[in-house]
Amino acid sequence: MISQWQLRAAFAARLSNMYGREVPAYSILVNVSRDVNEDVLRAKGADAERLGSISRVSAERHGAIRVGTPQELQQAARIFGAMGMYPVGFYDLREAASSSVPVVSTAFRPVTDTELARNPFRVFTSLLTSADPRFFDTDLRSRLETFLADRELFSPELLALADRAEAEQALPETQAEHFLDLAVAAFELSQEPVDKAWYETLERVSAVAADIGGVRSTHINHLTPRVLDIDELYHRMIERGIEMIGTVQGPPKWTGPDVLLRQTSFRALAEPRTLRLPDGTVTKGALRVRFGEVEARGIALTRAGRALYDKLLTMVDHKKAAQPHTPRSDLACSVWTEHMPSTEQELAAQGLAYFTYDLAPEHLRTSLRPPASMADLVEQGWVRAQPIVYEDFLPRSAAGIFQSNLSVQGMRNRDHEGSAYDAARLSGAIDRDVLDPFTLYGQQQVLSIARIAGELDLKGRFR
Ligand code: OOG
Ligand code: NI
Repeated sequence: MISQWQLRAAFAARLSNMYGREVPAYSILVNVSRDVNEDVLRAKGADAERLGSISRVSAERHGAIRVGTPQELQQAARIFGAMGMYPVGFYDLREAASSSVPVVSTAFRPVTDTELARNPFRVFTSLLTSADPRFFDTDLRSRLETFLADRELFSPELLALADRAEAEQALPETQAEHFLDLAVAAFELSQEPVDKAWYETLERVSAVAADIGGVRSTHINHLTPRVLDIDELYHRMIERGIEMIGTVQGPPKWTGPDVLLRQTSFRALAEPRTLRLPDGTVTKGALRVRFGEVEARGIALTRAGRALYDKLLTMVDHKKAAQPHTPRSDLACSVWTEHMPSTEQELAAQGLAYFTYDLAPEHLRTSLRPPASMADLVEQGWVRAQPIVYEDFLPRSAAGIFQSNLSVQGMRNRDHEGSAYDAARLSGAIDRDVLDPFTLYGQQQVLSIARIAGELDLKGRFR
């Protein structure tokens, strides 16, 4: 039998092969990431693996897909469910983006440490908000929904195999092979001609809407490797003549601990596609929607830590408005140096980031009796803190990545109120709870503290 994590690992690897064939620049990105990671490992030794073993980091990818309807999202959830991936987090990119990005998103990923360590593959999954009148008037909405209702992204056979894998938590080898073939093929770029007039109608509103609702299938939008030094990677890509977006999204380059997530991408490339003209003739054209992204991951922040992160973003915005000629990265670095704790210990002491704890070898202990607070246990060498890696995404960075790859702004009618899409509505559509990332990290931390309290017999008096 092939277990769910084996399906997940095989799926990630096969998608990566497929995407490398489809978008050769992705293979360059993967190679440069690998070179950078090897160099960082050589320079920093064990420290380089503080946020994940090199084998995990090298295999680590996230994908991004976009679907059109709640039904399609529900089907995608079953396919990811087959591979032990659950919906985590809710991102409203309509609000986070200044250009027209009419989607809300979640990410499907494994949720326990064991499963994450086996293979952390995650897929950022966006749903088109066709009911939002700021983007789609009544007529366009009904044409769009009719078009979407008429297509099939995932075959009944694929869905049946997915349901079986989820129910039995594994598939026999032959079925597993079949499931993987069908699942990978479902995300391949289709050769079917694109209806040019319809695509352009949607593109006037939003290039993202056209990519989702202008074609009869879905495709992987990008596949993102993880790198240990994203600034170095950025320079090496530019040296190779690859056009990158202007910035690295997320926290700035600074000397303190890596937190959350930093991302950048190479620009969406023109890919040959066949187009059908209104008179029925088919011609060759090109569409520019798929790009190559890369990311560096840091420590997961608590709600308080995240609030601080968001506050610093706003401070940087204000500084940038006042000093438009100073690079944003410089302003951000100085804001961070002033306001963000510069060590893991301070992040932990102020309750800003998540850690797990394990017992240190006896010879490191500097006191005879274990003290009853975690800070003292760590301080006196009884316990070692291990940062929990951020496994999720950032709405503003996601919007930044979307946006910097769009060549047209699109349109948004601000006279209308946006329609409500929230985590509860997504949960209802897919019939599974959209999980709260803070709760997941918090549970990991609490469990490890309870284990330590038990091992040191501190139950009851632990602070
Ligand atoms: C998703 C963009 C967001 C990320 O890593 O934040 C994203 C998309 O382009 O479909 O991938
Ligand atoms: Ni991405």
